[in-house]
Amino acid sequence: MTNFKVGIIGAGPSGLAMLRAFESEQKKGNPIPEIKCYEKQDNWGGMWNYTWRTGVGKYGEPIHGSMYKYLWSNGPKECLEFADYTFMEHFKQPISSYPPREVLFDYIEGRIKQSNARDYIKFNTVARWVDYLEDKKQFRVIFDDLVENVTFEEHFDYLVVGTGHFSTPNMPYFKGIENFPGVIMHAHDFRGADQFIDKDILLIGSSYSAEDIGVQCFKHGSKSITISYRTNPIGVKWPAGIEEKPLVSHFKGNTAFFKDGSSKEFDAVVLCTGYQHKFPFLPDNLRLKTKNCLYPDNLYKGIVYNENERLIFLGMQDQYYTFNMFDTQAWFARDYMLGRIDIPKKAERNIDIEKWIEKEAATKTGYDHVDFQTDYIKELISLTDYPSFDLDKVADMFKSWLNDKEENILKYRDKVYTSVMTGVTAEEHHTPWMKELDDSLERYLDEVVADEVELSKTNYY
Ligand code: FAD
Ligand code: NA7
Repeated sequence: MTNFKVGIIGAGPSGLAMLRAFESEQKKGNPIPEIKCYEKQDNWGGMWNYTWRTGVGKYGEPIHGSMYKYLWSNGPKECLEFADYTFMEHFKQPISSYPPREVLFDYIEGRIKQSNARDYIKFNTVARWVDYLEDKKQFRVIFDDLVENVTFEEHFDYLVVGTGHFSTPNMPYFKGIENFPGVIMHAHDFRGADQFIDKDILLIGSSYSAEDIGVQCFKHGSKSITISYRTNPIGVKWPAGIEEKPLVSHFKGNTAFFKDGSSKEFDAVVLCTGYQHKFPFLPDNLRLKTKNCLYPDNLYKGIVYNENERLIFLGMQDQYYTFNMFDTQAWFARDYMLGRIDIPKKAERNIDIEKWIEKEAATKTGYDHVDFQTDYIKELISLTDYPSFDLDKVADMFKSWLNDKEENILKYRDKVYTSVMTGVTAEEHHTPWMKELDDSLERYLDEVVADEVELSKTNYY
C-alpha cells in the first residue's frame, strides 16, 4: 500500500538518505507514499552545512552545527562513499582521500540535486512536538515555520527522525571552572583554531573532537595543547607541543590541576566531552534514550523504535561508517514502510536487539568496533536492493586508518585509499595537509603549480 504519509524530520545526510531511498523507488516506476521533510536550518546537509554562528541562530533556535573552519574529513572518504553515487561520478577526477568539509558538502548535495528532493523539504521549519494518536494510528506533529512565525500541524502514518546526535553538548562541571578567567567553550561552539593562535589550551575529553581540535590548533599555531582524559588517553605519538594528562581535578584561577598531581596555566578550555541524544520534540514514550554507542537500545535493526513500530530513527549510532550506513538504514526503512520487510513481534525484536547489544559489549578494540559496524551494515544490505559493495575491504581501510593515525597523527590525511565502488585510487592532495591552510573547494580542486607543490612538501614536522 502506498496511500500513506511519511514525515521526515531533518534534512542532514540521514534525512536526505530517506528521500533518496524513496526517489530510487520512484525511478523504477513504483508508487511511493506522500512524503514531507522538515528542516530547521535554511539549507540541507545537516552538520556539513557550516554555520559561523554559535548559541542561537537567526530565529533564536539552538544552533545545530558543530563543524568548524578548516575541518577536513577525519576518515577516508572511500569509507563513506555512496554506493549509488561515487566520488568519480561527482568530481569527474580522482581527489584525495581526506577532503575538507566544503568538498564533502558538495558531494552530498550533488547526489540529492539530481532529484526533485528539494520540493519535498520545508526549510526553516522546526518540529516542536509529536503525539501518537492511537485511534488513528498516526503521529500528529506540531511545527513552527520560523520565517512566517506561525505554528501548524501535520499528521503522518510513519515518522522518520533524522535529527542527528552531535548537537547538544554534554557539559560536565569541574571544581573551580567558574572562576577560570579565559575562554571556556564546548567543542560544539568551536568554529576554528584562529582565536587560539599563540595560546595554551586545555582540551577535556579523549575522543574524536579532542583529537581533531587538538591537531587543528597545533597546525594553526597554538602555543601548547594539553588533552585531559577521563578513562583512556588517545595514545597516539604526539608531536612536541601536544601532550596528554589524566583528568582535571580542579581549577584555581587560570591553573588546571590534574589527577597525577601536575598543574599548568591555560588561556582557554575546550570541553570535548561529547554530546547528548536530545529530542525536545518527542514525549517520553517515543523518546530514544541512549548514550553514544554502536547499538542504541530499543531500536530494532538500529532503526525501528521498539515501543512504536511506526517511529523510525536514522543515524542514531556512533559512527565509523556514515553516509553509506545512513543509506542502508534508509533503504531498510523504506522497504519496511512499503510492507516488503516484515518485522517480528516486540518480544522477538527484543531478543534481536539484545543479541546486538551483547555483541557490542564484547568489543574491546577499535578493530572490534569496525567489525561490529561492518556486520551491522552487511545485515541491512542483505535485506534490501541497496547496491552491495565490498564491506570487508572497507573494514580493512578503516583498520589501516586507525593505524595511520597511530603512526603519525599529523600526516594520516596525506594517505590515499582505493574506492571499492569504482576501483579508483585517490590522488595525493597537491599540498600536504599540515601545510594546507585554505580549506575551500576552489583551492582543493586547484591545479597548484609544480614548484609550489615541491616547496610545500619540504619536511618541517
Ligand atoms: P545531522 O548531520 O546532524 O543532521 C540533522 C539535521 O536535522 C540538521 O540539518 C538539523 O538542522 C535538523 N534538525 C534537528 N532538529 C530538528 C528539528 N527539531 N526540526 C527540524 N529539523 C531538525 N562524519 C564523517 O563521515 N566524516 C567526518 O569527518 C565527520 N566529522 C564530524 C565532525 C564533527 C565536529 C561532527 C559533530 C560530526 C562529524 N561527522 C563526520 C559525523 C556527522 O554527524 C555525520 O557525517 C552526519 O552529518 C550525520 O547525519 P545526520 O543527518 O544523522 O545528522
Ligand atoms: P565522543 O566520541 O562521544 O567522546 C566523548 C568524550 O568525552 C570521551 O572521551 C569521554 O570520555 C569524554 N567525557 C564525557 N564526559 C566526560 C566527563 N564528565 N569528564 C571527562 N571526560 C568526559 O564525542 P566527540 O565529540 O569526541 O565525537 C563526536 C563526533 O564528533 C564524532 O563522530 C566526530 O566525528 C566528531 P570517556 O572515554 O567516556 O571516559
